[in-house]
Amino acid sequence: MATSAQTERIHKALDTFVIELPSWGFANTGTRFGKFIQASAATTTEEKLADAGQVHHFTGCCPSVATHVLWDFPEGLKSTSSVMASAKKAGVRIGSINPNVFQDQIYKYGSLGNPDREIRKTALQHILDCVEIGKQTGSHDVSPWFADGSSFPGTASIRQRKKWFEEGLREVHSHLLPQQRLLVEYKPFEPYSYHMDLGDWGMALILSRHAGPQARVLVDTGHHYQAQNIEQIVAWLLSEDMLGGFHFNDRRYADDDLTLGSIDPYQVFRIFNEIIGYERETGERADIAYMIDQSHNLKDKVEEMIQTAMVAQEIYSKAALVDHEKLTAYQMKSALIDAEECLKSAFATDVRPAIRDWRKSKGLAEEPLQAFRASGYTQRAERERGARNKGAVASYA
Ligand code: PSV
Ligand code: MN
Repeated sequence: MATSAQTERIHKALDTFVIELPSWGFANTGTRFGKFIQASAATTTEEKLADAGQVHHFTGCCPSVATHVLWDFPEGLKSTSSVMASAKKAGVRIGSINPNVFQDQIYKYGSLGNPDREIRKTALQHILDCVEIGKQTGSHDVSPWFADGSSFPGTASIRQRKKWFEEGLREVHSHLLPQQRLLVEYKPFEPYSYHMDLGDWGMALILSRHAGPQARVLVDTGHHYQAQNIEQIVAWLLSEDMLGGFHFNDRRYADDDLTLGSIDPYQVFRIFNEIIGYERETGERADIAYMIDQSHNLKDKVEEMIQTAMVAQEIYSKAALVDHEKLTAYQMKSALIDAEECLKSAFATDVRPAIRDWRKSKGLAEEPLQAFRASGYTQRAERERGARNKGAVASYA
């Protein structure tokens, strides 16, 4: 149980903690082997935003929704006002704008890294359209992920492709408004098996620096090799002022997109601890976009997002309890056990009663999941969307 001083600390932390929902987490998706369709899943952008609105309504910490332009803005720029109207109706706003330069057939050999100049141009134009959409929606971040790479040694010029990426991202950056950022995401493998053009945080960092001063690195927690020390990457990016945001999820084997903290909650805690420690040291809040990047075909989608938001609040609250002054003193003395215990005792604190209190003080349901279930939203959605979902084919697996 948290003491009253700890409870106060938790409440303060929760007052500013928000996490963005992914629109793609509400539609029927699956794996490359197949899909298990949920009758209540969203079938339109409006429904995705409505579902996201439910998550925010019950948790109070998910006010924005990341959108994927190809899937959510069927007519590109022309769809902006209707998407914004749907968001408003749902009680959320449009968050990061995600271009899609991986789904179309033309991208078989890459997008900005494609040897074909025309394809590079098409990819660039799509990302520029996304920058424009971001301007219209008032979004802070344009967040491209590049599936570019190759599967067999010798089949692609790694250095040449890097140059094309430098050129392309510089061009994108030159179109940003001062308040916009470009978040560059990396991934070590999948869909390609030999090399990915943006394979790790170092490559994303270098390309962000080439792009310009408003570019930052986006860390998707699922995009790392098994034993990688993600909090160290976070610490280094923080110290270089190059950490732009997160795509949170958990993984056991590869990019599994499992619920945050379902496999290794201590890792999420260690990541938050690096950020909170940095913020305490600098006395400034870091401009970091916390986003969820999960897509579930086993759990109920809205419930799963509520569960994720609750987990994020819980782990963030634990990290807010770390006594950094004490920790630093132990580190300076190399008091290993004391330092480690300092971290672990914050992680072991049961913060749930304090979070329930916080929810009560904000007029929110103390138990968001139960309150959502009791609302009957899923059953209504099943009735309204069931027929449309029967045999539905999702746009992305
Ligand atoms: C790719 O695996 C990724 O993490 C990128 O962020 C995409 O935008 C997202 O998943 C959804 O496909
Ligand atoms: Mn991602």
